[in-house]
Amino acid sequence: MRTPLFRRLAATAAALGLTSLGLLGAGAAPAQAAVSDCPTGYFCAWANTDSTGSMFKTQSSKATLGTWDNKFRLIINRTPGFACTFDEPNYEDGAGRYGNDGYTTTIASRSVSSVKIVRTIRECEGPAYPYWISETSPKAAGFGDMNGDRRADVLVRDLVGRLWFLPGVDGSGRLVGTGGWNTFNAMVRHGDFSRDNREDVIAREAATGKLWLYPGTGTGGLGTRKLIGSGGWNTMSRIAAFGDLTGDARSDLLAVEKSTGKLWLYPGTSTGTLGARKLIGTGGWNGMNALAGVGDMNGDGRADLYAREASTGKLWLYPGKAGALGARVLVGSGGWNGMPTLIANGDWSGDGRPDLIATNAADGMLYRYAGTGRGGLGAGDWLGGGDWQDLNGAF
Ligand SMILES: [Ca+2]
Ligand SMILES: [Ca+2]
Ligand SMILES: [Ca+2]
Ligand SMILES: [Ca+2]
Repeated sequence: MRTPLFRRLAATAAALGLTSLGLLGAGAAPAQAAVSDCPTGYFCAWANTDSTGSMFKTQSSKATLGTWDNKFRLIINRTPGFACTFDEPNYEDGAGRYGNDGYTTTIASRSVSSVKIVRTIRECEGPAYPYWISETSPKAAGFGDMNGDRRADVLVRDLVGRLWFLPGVDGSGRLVGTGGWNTFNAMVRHGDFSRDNREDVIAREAATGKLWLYPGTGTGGLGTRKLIGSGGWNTMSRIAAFGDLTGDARSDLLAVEKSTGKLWLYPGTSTGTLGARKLIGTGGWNGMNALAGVGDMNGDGRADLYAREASTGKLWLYPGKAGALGARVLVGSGGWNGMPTLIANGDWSGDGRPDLIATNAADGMLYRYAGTGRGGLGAGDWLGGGDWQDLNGAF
């Protein structure tokens, strides 16, 4: 049974002949509880389906339930996130996941023995962040490595706007953004923009079209942001941090103009800002639904671009030339639209050549594709247990 909280209150009030919801329970036996007694911010439970008698409530996870063990009959989640019930103590044998939707739920089996209170649904079963590992590369890639340990790392945004740093060691993760990251509709990184040899993040604010630089601290975290684009960036359908295309060893940014399909190069400057843009693609770039600044894939010493063609699912290599992109070369003949997120974070395989990673929409698996050093990719191998789902971006 799922009954909306407030509809339930109204029905109860009507049954009691009360005119004010505030009087609910006033005429009933002592220690009467009601759904309305569950305070905002709490998960509550009763031992019967009419929410009378004593009420269990908690704001935090409970590995055991004491006298409430196997007693829950009716529950409601009024915490900001999810309540997860388990049929065994210590969060074993997961049973239910409940959002804060104002609904009560009947537990027919009376089998709940532990409750987890979490922010995102992922955390009912595991960490907020997905599984990621990488090998130590023999040389620094110059990008894809926020903490400078020559391991390709990943930044992941969860559904409530927190940012997690995944160093590539033992599948671990660390919180580096406590919230607010859902205000961005594009987040990219590729090397150092702020001129301190630490990799940075560039993010576009959806509401304002502003472009922000978050300087990397060199440990996976981010420092105080700096405005590098005062507005107008929402006119771009896509942005990609690229690496150095202009040949001055400074990281540059690429952007596709929504109205024209033109590809623009925004050169990084000595002060960590972006210089006057230069046209490097005269049109058609709106036909690409992913751009990835993959680094030097073909081994000629210049950074290259991967682009996915929306209409065909093909993956193309656009080799970097001096301040421009050369004739494209086919890398993947199709199927790449099934991989919603392409992540270019350097050399994860530990052979010194940049690689690619991609998440699969169908099964939530993460696939790793080793760069061949000649522009292409080897066969993909999957990593982890399909837990690259219920996230809001990875880069
Ligand atoms: Ca690293
Ligand atoms: Ca440059
Ligand atoms: Ca190249
Ligand atoms: Ca590699």
